[in-house]
Amino acid sequence: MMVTTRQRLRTAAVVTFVAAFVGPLGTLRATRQLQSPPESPLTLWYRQPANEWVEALPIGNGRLAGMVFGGIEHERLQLNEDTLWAGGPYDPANPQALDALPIARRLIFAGKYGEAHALVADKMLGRPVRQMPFQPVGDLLLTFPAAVNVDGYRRELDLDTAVARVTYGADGVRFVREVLSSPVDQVIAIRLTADRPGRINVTAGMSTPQDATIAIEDGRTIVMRGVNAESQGIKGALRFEARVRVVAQGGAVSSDKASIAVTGADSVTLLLAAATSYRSFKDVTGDPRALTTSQLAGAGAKSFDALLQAHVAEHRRLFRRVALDLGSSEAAGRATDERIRDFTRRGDPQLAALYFQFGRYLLISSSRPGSQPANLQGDWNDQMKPPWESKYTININTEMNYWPAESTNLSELVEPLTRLVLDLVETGARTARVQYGARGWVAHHNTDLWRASAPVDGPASGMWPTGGAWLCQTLWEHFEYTRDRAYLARIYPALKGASEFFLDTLVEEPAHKWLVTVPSASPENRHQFNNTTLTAGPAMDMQILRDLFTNTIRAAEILSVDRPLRDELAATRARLAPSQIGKAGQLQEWLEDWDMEVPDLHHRHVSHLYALYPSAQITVRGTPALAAAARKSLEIRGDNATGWGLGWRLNLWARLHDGEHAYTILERLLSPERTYPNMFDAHPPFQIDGNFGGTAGIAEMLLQSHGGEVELLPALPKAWPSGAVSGLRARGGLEVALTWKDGALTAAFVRALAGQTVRLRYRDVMRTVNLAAGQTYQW
Ligand code: FUC
Repeated sequence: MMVTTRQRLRTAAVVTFVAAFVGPLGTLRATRQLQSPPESPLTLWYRQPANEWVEALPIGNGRLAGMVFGGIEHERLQLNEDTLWAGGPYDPANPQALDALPIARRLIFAGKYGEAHALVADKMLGRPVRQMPFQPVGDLLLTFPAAVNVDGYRRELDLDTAVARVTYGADGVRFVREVLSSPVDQVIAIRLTADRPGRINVTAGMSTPQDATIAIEDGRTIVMRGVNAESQGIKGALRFEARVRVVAQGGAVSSDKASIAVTGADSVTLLLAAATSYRSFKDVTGDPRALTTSQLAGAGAKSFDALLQAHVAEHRRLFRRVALDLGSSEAAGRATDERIRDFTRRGDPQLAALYFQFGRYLLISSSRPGSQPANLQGDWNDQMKPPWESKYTININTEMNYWPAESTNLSELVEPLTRLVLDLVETGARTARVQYGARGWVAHHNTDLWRASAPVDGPASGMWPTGGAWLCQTLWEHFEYTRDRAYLARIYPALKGASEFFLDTLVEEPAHKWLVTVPSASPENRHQFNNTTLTAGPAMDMQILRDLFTNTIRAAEILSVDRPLRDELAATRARLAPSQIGKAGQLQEWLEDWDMEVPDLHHRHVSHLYALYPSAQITVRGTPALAAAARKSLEIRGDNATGWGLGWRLNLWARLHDGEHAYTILERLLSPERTYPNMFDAHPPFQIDGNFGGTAGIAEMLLQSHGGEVELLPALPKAWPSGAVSGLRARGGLEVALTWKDGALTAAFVRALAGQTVRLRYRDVMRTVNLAAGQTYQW
C-alpha cells in the first residue's frame, strides 16, 4: 500500500524548530516557526530567501522571464526578454574558406591533422569568430521596510500554477508576494498582499547592466529604455523598453526621478512589460514602446485575479497533460534544497517525479509558439557575458532541450525551434554557397538570435558541418509523433536543403571509397593526433546523415515530390561509411579504430552513440551486436560527466533497457554536484540542457516507441516499485497511461490519435492491435 505524498506532507507539517541564518537580501535572523510544506507536492520550496542566482526561482511565458529571489526586505526580480541579445543582423560567412576547403581535405586524408587545424583556424572560420551573447534586461527591485519578528518564511514555485510565492510573518502581519509571467497577457504580474489593511509599504525601482535610461512616466510607471550591446565588432541594432506599472489598492503613491513608493496600501499590483525591436534575424524595425504600452494597457484593464486565472488555465492546459507518480517517502515533506542534498542517501522517488515535472515546467516557460527557442540557459541569464554566450549550441545542447517535448506531451513547444531551422535554411544557404560552393544550407556547432551558421570558436569545436542536419531530425520527430502532414510540407524544404548540401560536399575517402564529411569532427573529442578533433567521416556524421537522407526520402514519398532526388539520396546513403566495431568491442567513434588511444577516454560527449539515442538506428532487439558495442562504448566513457553528459547517458542506458544503470545516472544528475538548489542543471555552470535530458530520460525509462514497437516499462528501476503515469506520448500519434506494482505492469491504456496498427510490447509479450482514431486499447 503506497502512502500518498499528501499524507506524508501532512505528517511532516508539524515540525518546528529555531533556525538561525543571515541572508544579504534580508535581515531574516531567526525563523521561529517553520513553514509547513506547500499543499501541492509539485512545488519547489525553501525556508530562506535566495542568496545566489541558482537559488532563485524561474518564471517565464516563453518570451519574458524572471528569477525571483524572495528577500524579505529586498526583492530582486532578475529579468530576461528572449530577443535581447547583443549585435544586429550579420553574415559571418568567410569567403576565404572556399579555396582552403580542398587543401584541408587533402591534409586530413594525408593524416596531416595539425596542418589542417592551422589552415581551418586561419581561413575557414566565420568572421567574427564568435557569435552574439544573450543578455539580461536588468532587475526590478522592490524595497520593503525593515522587518521585525519574522516568522514562518516560505519561498516556493508551484509547478502546477506557474506562480512563485513568498510568504512570511513580520510583527504579527502575514505577507504574501505572488509573481507570474503570463503567456496570455504578455506581462509579469506581481501582487503584494497582507492579512491586515494598510500594511503594504514598498518602493519599486529598476537597475540594468545595459546602456539604458530609467525614468518615471505619469507618476506611476517606471520606464527603462535602451539599446542593446555591441559584441565582436557587431554593433547593437536593437532598441528595447521595459515598463513597470505600479497600482496600489488604498494608501498613497509617490515617485521621485527613478522610483515609485507606495505607503499604507491594502495591496499592490505591479505589471511589467518588456520588448525589443527584433522582428526577425534580418528585421529590427519593431517598436518596443508601442508593444510594451499596449501590453500594459491590456493587462492593466484586468484585475490581478483575472490575470492569474487566465495564466493558470493556459499553463495547466499544457502542464496537466502528464501526471507521474513514482511513489513517495518521508523525504517528500522536506524543503527542496535539503532533498537534493540527500537524494542519493535517502532515496526520494517523489523528487525524481518533481524533477521530471520541473523539466516540463521549464520548457513551457521558455519555449512557446512565437517565442525564441530555449537557449543554453532556457530564458534565464543575469550576465552580459554568460557562459558560451547562452546561445544555441547545436552539437547536442539545443537538441537535448527538445528531447522531452514530444514524449512528455508538449509537442507544440517545438514551434520556436521549427522557425529557427527555417531561418537557418536562409542564412545557412549563404554559408553553404560562400564557404563550400554548395547548394542547400549548412549550420555548424552554434547559432544565435541572428541565425549565424558559419564555423565559430575554433577548429576543434567549430569545424563540424552537421548541426543543421541534426536539428532536422528534431523536426522530423515532431512529424513522427504527430503525423501532421501539413507540418511535414512546411519542413520539407529544410530536409531537402540540408540533404542537398551533403550531396554536394560528401567526399570519397581513399581507403574504402566510402562517402564522408570532411573536414569534420566527432564533436569536441580530440583524437590522439596533433591535439585536434579534425577528421573525416566521424561515426556521428554518418549516423545523422543516414537519418537525414532516410527522412528526406520518406517525406518526399509522403508528399509525392522529387522522385530523382529520392533515388540519389538512397544511392548516396548506401555509400556512407558503415558503423564499425573496434578492437575493444566498442562502437567506433571514427573511421579508424582510435577510440582506446585518445587523450580523454571519459569525454563528456558520446557523439557516436547518437545511433542508439536519440536515433534508433541501433536497438537492443533490432541490431544486438551493435547495441552490445554501444554498451561497451558507454562503459568505456564511464558514468561521470557534465549535467547534459549525464542527461544523455541516462537516455542511452534506458535505451539499453538497463533500468538500474539508468537510475544510478539519475542519482548523479540529481545530486548537488549536478543540480543547484533551485533544481537548475549544473554543467557546471548552469546550463538547462541537463534538466531537459533528465526529463526525457525518465520518460524513456517508462515508455519507448521506436523500431515499430511501443514498449511499456522498458527500463523500470527497483527504486520505483509501484507507480503510475498518464499522458506520455509515443511515436505514431499515441497517448499512453500505465500503472505498475511490485515492479510489474498492472494496466496500460493506449489511445490512438489517428487510426493505425500498433505493436505493443511488455517484456517478452507482444500484441498487435488495430486501433481506430480516438480508440483506446487496454492491456
Ligand atoms: C558544448 C559542450 C560544452 C558546453 C557547450 C555549451 O560545446 O562540449 O560542454 O556544454 O557546448
